[in-house]
Amino acid sequence: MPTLQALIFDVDGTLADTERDGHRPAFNRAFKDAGLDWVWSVQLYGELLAVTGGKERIRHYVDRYCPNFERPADFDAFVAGLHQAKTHYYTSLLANGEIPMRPGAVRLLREARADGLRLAIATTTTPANVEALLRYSLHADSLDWFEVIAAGDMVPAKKPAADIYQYALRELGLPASACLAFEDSRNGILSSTAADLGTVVAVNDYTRGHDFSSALLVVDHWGEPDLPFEVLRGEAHGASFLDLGLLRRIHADAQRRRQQV
Ligand code: XBP
Ligand code: MG
Repeated sequence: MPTLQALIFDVDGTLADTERDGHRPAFNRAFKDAGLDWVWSVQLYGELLAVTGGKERIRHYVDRYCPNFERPADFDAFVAGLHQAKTHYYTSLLANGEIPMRPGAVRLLREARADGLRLAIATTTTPANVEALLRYSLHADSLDWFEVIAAGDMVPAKKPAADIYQYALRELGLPASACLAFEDSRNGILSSTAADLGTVVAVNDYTRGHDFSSALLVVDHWGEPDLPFEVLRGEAHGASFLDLGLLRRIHADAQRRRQQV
């Protein structure tokens, strides 16, 4: 039975709660700078999150909510320009330390490194956003903690397609059975399970109601010794926070179930 060799992390919502108070205000700043009266409220943004990828989300918004918007001749360039401005504002928020890591994320990453587990990232956001989050919210040298940073447009199809996780597995040179994925959203778990990865989920305010029936464990955050998580689905074997012992048990249970199929 394959032992656990690598952990593959989603970024937005999983490593840090970035969407409501990070990406969303950055989009709004970029729209305002462009002279657009577009304002993505907390509620509207929750609906728009169904579309992954910032550029794809802007296009979806125009299609769905701005039927009378006069599109510039080169609409793709217009969208790319808005997204570039948004990324500038978002990385500035990160540089100001405004987006903390989620409870338990730093502890889990440090434990995994100390134990020799390989680390990777599989995210829809841009490499620039990943680098800024790791550098400013995790540790100045933490880019080196991850063997693979699979992000954004590196693959043809974004989540829920399996592409980004399949890319990470190829670069790791590992089978899905030797890894676990960490996600926060329905699009995310659809992507990781389509790549045949066992997946552990930490929900957030936007994704608490999503269907995570294929998850190995669903919690409200990764937990700390003094900040117990709430188990929303699955078996935590009495643990109150996610550590390597629990991950290895979850992984072994999943392997045994695979062999029984
Ligand atoms: C979440 C996404 C991203 C972010 C915005 O990515 O779908 O599009 O919402 O970032 P994940 P960009 O959960 O896979 O980390 O504007 O850079 O796309
Ligand atoms: Mg996510």
